[in-house]
Amino acid sequence: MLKIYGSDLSSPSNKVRFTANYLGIPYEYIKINLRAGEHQAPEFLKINPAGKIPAMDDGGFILWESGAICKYLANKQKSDLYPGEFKERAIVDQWLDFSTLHVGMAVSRVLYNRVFAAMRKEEVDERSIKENLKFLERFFPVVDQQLGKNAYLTGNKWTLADITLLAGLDPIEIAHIDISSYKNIVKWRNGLKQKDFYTKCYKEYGEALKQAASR
Ligand SMILES: N[C@@H](CCC(=O)N[C@@H](CS)C(=O)NCC(=O)O)C(=O)O
Repeated sequence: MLKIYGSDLSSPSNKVRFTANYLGIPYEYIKINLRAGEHQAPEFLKINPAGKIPAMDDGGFILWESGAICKYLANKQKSDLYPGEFKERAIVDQWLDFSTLHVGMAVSRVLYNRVFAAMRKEEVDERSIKENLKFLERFFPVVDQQLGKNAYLTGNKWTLADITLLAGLDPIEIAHIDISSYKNIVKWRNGLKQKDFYTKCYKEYGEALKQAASR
């Protein structure tokens, strides 16, 4: 059976689980405790020498980097989540990369400084918070406008681009990032969060954080 190595607090890991859930691929979810340093253990470094989650093992075929894993799973199932036609695929790649490299990255920097730095008693980088909130003020209107044209990022069917953005936005409440003025994003997000592929992981990212903090 497919093995997915991840953590409930890791958006890239959750993106992989959302994808496997949607595709109906059964998997064993192996939780890696980052606080305990399990990602640096010699057994895990054999799977991903970069010591990062997520990673997967599909009958001995090992892969890491969440984007590569999601594409592999969708390709394996020949799913429209990652379309085969090259121009359709290019548009999915465009929104997928924008969601990962710009929106998701900015959210994760704000999350890190507003939540995890304090938990780990590390220095909070106020400049990074300010800079990334400014980036988000530029990026959210682009996404909102796009979602005003179609139900999903690339048309009337959701794809890996939507799953990527959804996972990237998961921490916004606990990172105190307000998206209420972006009505199309809010509607799109609320709709996807009701779907089985999402609720099979959890109802809210915040719940997972509370559980982790109480351990
Ligand atoms: N680009 C990678 C990012 C993976 C990543 O940064 N994972 C974090 C958890 S969200 C991690 O493993 N952190 C542990 C570390 O960097 O030591 C992906 O999409 O898979």
